[in-house]
Amino acid sequence: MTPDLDERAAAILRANDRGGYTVPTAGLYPYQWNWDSGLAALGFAQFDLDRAWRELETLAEAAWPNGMWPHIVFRADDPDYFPGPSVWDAGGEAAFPSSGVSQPPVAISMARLLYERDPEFGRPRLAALMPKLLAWRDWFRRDRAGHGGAILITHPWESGRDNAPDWDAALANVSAEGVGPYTRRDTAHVDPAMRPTRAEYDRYIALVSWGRAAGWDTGRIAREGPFAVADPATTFILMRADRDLMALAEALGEAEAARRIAADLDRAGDAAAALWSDALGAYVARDERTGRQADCISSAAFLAWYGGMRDPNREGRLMTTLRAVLQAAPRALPSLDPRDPRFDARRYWRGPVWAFINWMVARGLAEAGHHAEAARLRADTRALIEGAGFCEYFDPTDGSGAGGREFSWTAAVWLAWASPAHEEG
Ligand code: 9WN
Repeated sequence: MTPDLDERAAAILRANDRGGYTVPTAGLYPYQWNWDSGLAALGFAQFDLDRAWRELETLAEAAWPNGMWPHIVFRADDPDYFPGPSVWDAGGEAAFPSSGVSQPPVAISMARLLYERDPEFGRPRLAALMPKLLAWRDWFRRDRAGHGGAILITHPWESGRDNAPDWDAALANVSAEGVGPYTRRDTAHVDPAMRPTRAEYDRYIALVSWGRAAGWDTGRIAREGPFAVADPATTFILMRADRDLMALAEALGEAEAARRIAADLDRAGDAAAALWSDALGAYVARDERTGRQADCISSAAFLAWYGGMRDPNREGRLMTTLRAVLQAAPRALPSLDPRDPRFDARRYWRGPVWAFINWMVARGLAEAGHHAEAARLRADTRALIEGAGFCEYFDPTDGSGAGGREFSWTAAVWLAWASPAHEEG
């Protein structure tokens, strides 16, 4: 059965390939998305390293002159998705129209994985990408730096965890007045009960309008826009990206870049402190405008190990919290603590399990020596995919699949980690 799943996973990546870039899934998401592409590169690397590099290269082609890699690249207009290029009206000075926000920089860390699979093959590809990789991380540290150096998102879509309760309070402060009529396309593809609500979408669109009116000046949007929240996931993923990029800069002999990154990493503890909630025993989002912390335990908190956090007190408590969440979840890792009254087993980032988050969390756990918890995440991910297929996400209560099908990142994570073919690694 399993070799068959390996083949199916590779076939999904091939089928979602639009010629050098991969869509997350046909229909629901017909463009190139940023962190999805990073993960697609990881998947391709298992059987076609050249194609894996190509994925990062096509993503980088859309980078903005200010360094930002946008969260969606619009190479062609597709009526299947809303909001499309005309609504965003962004990326004018870049090679392609795009959205006007970014996404967590998973792709930077994937460059290191690709390089280390075959340094000789990867060296020229990496050298060519390096200026844009560095410019992107510099952009985060410049235009998205919040209190203590924690990394801000200026739109829920910038986090990639769109309707997480992490931003409920901050989003409630965004006015949806003046949002004209529009037609959602997502709910034509999947059950509305699995998607963000209308009230949330109105605010998502209001934030796009604000950014468009600000000419997509990304620094100004973070300073003055109606929504700016420090996100633990983006903060930890950038810390990881920085460590990986520092190693790559050293490999290429770029000593100045390595030093610049090291100086930022030295301050990582301040960012973590800004996000730590002693009451919850977890890292939580923090509203930059009000200074208030979110009141929920999301899977994002457990990316601390992936980000390299190793504070014995905090990470000790975080482990206690993780164990409680694992105990409460028939299938791990739920995107929200199942004991939270807002837990919703099938509604997007308010409960479901996401295979690629499991992979990142488990990587960090294993690196920190927490092998039992890492093994639990892997076994659960494997069972979910074996049981329901390569779905976008999964219901932690009954293991059923949800959202889009034949999904690129689920296929990639299967090939790179969840498949028994990798038992040794
Ligand atoms: C908005 C593509 C993307 C993922 C995000 C996920 C979802 C988009 C949407 O799909 O977001 O960016 O329209 O719902 O939340 O993480 O990158 O798979």
